Amino acid sequence: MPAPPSPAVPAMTSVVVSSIELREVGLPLVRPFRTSFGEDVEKRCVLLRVDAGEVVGWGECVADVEPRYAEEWNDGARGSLTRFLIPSVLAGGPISDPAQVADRVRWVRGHRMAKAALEMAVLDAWLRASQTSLASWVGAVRDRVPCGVSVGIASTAEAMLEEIRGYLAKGYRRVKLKIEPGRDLDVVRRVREELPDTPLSVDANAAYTPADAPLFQALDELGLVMIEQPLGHDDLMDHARLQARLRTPICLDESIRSAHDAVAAIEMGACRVINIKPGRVGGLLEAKRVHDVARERGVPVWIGGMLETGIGRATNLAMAGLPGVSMPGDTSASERYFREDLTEPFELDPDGTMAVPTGPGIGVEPRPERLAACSTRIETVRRHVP
Ligand code: SMG
Ligand code: MG
Repeated sequence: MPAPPSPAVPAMTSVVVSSIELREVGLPLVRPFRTSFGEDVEKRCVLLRVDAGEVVGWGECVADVEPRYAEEWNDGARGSLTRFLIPSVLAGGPISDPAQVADRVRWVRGHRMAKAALEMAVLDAWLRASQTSLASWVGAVRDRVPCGVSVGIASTAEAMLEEIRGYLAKGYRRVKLKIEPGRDLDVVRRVREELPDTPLSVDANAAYTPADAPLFQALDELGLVMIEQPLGHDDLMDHARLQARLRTPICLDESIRSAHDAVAAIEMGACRVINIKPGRVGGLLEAKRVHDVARERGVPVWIGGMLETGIGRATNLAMAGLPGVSMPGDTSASERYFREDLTEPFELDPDGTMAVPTGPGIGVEPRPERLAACSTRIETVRRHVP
């Protein structure tokens, strides 16, 4: 396994986690977000707050209300966190190295999104204790990152175009169109006609089968930057066969759950681009390893999005500063999602970039009144003091 980041953190930094609070938060989306697997009108997720002496750390779980994008879901994540993951981390004593979080929960199979949220919250506390930013610790080399935007399926191509024009006017550098069977080629063709020079990609969220190869061959003519996750969420072989027939790079999202998967996918020719989401691969350290193995093999990566609140958005921006991230990601400004974010809003510059947070840890906190107004369920797991 490649070594974890070599951090610029004093070797002696160690934190003792006394309690971890889980809260479910709900924030209305400014517009419904429709994909091939469903529609969200609200962002609802589990946030973790780690208390460790003088410092507090925050983490956001990217699971959703229902297990559609992946196997995990909010109530399941709360169950695995309270029953297994948090007790395992608390029982292990002080944290002197963030890699200890993944080590202590390795015995639990799967539950990657829940594990990632826990690692993020503990890492945030640990970094704050040492006054180090996540971006510098993980090895980010940029202080601003180019941003793209993901556009949900709409009932007509004209509606999608109107939304896209609004985003382009704000400066976004790449537009990703969600597609599903029946709302694909015609819509993408129409958008391409209207916007011949805009970097465009499509994301099918695993909605197609190998029998749909002719559709992808037709999309192959439209000069797309990539086609994201056209086939099965757990497949590599069919993607390799499809990629061999296309000039457009296939980008894998759902199918990549670890650095090991990334190596397999690259070596099989199942993709030529990887979308990295820390939640999908079980944490930020594993996400860094996905970045590293892709970079060693010359495969471009970018940082995906899960409609995160400002907490998860801050993490994604830090990761987007890594040297192998060579394409605009799905991390958009707060106003693209929420009228009011949980944190101070993230804003897009007119040149289509956003600043990587520079403060200690993830660099942002929830605003207390906003957090209180959005929270629906709160529970706390405390360290057992013998
Ligand atoms: O954060 O802007 C965002 C969403 C980006 O399209 C996006 N995410 O498959 O890449 C993807 C989807 C998964 C989330 S759908 C709720
Ligand atoms: Mg995707």
